[in-house]
Amino acid sequence: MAAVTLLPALAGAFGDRAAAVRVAGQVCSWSELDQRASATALELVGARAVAIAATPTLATVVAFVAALCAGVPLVPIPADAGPDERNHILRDAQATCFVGEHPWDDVSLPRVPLSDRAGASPLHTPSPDAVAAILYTSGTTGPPKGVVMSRRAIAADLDALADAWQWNADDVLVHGLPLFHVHGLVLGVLGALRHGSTLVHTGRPTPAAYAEANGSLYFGVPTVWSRVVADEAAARALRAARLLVSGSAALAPTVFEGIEALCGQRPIERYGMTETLITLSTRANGERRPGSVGQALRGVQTRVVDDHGKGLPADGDSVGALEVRTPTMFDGYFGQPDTTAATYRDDGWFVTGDAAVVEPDGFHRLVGRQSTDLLKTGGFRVGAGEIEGALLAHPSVREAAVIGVPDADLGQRIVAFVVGEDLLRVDLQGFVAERLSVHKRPRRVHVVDELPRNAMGKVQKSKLVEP
Ligand code: MLC
Ligand code: AMP
Repeated sequence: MAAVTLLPALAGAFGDRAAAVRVAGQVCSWSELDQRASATALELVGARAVAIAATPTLATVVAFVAALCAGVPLVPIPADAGPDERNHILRDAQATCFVGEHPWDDVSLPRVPLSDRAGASPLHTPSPDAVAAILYTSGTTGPPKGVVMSRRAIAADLDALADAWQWNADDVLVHGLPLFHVHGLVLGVLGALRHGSTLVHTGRPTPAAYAEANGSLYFGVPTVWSRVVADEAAARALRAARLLVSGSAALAPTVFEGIEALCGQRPIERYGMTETLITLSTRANGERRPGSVGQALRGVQTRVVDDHGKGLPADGDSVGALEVRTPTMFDGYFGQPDTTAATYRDDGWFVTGDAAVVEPDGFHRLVGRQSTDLLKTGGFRVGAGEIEGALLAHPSVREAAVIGVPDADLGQRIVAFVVGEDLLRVDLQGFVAERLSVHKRPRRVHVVDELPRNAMGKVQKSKLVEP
């Protein structure tokens, strides 16, 4: 019985439904998913952590649920991750096997195939404090860190979102987001299985696929919504939906207004981080305001502080550092207690790294990241340092600096400046994409004679301008 307390749909809480889960055209019922996952879970018990190649397939969903049934941390690996990123994640998370298929010849970990054995006996239900997943996410420097996420935090977040969005078992949830991040995996898969919604994963989040899917509840990052708005017929096909939800990056007010004009309703905006899960949102039965991510979810506390840590008033004007206290909080960066401790104030508030303003009615406006070295491109969080590291691995590159340039489609696009020998003849974009995920590849690489530096020798990124 799959993860009863976390995923009630798999324990029969909403009956059964023949096409409860559809991923890129493959369909199964909740009972079939439960059966396949439970059978596979028997093979996973005792594993330290299991890696899963997070292709957008039904098999990936079965593998996720199998790990949750077994009470073993699941570690999704982006299917397009190059060897550097993939090997870092596998080593760092101490994964002991892969469950399901993966496309990589050079991975030596044992592979546990998905099982079809009928009548697998139920496992015990893991404790709410058990680790559900370790999700890898970028910091400003170095390789990605593993965010350790308990079942308790996930359950608390999904329930708070159900409260805000009136998310329920009559919903048909549609999205096509990647299955290795909070948005697509935690909200987009576990959310449907917790609240009994039918799930339609479209494979890719294209406007045409969203238009065809006949959903009631749609998830997208702003890039997806801006592409929907640019496709008038697809946008109009979403008029029958109950809620259109945007998150993971800032939704431009023009796109917000485009959704309202073409889809006949204002989108819900919500804000979160891998570390905290979703903490702020507008509500199904409340006001939706362009440029605002709404109020704290049930159980979440927020504050905005100045450079000295002093609280700022909710006056719609004072910009400060956003900090949160929430039952949806992660359990730390895997194996990095000092880095984890550094993200908290002494009084226990988590420092998000985002700057915000709070209105007198508790609505929050996000006004940017405090560090320019953490980029958001197409809703993906990418650390400038990780890309600079990949560029510096090329023998001809002596110096590298990466920035995010405003982009109407992607929010920010990745641009690199490099110094070195004979670089005009080198495909550095391809070189990065061979090592890291494709979305970490710079859109442009500018070869320059030198990088602007201050008296201390630190690169002054604000002086880097595209020719
Ligand atoms: C990309 N391409 C390039 C390139 N970069 N080609 C040459 N040079 C480069 N530098 C290629 C791509 O491979 C693709 O090719 C094509 O160009 C278009 O790429 P794109 O513009 O990036 O678009 P697309 O691939 O369609 O991706 C857009 C997207 C994707 C929106 C679908 O960015 C996405 O899935 N974003 C979601 C991220 C997410 O889920 N974040 C949540 C984080 S959790 P081809 O051949 O493939 O078409 C979180 C918590 C929270 O944030 O709050 O939710
Ligand atoms: P990630 O860990 O990938 O979830 O990235 C978290 C970051 O995404 C946050 O710290 C914000 O900078 C950004 N973010 C998420 N949701 C929103 C939103 N609705 N508006 C603006 N920024 C957002």
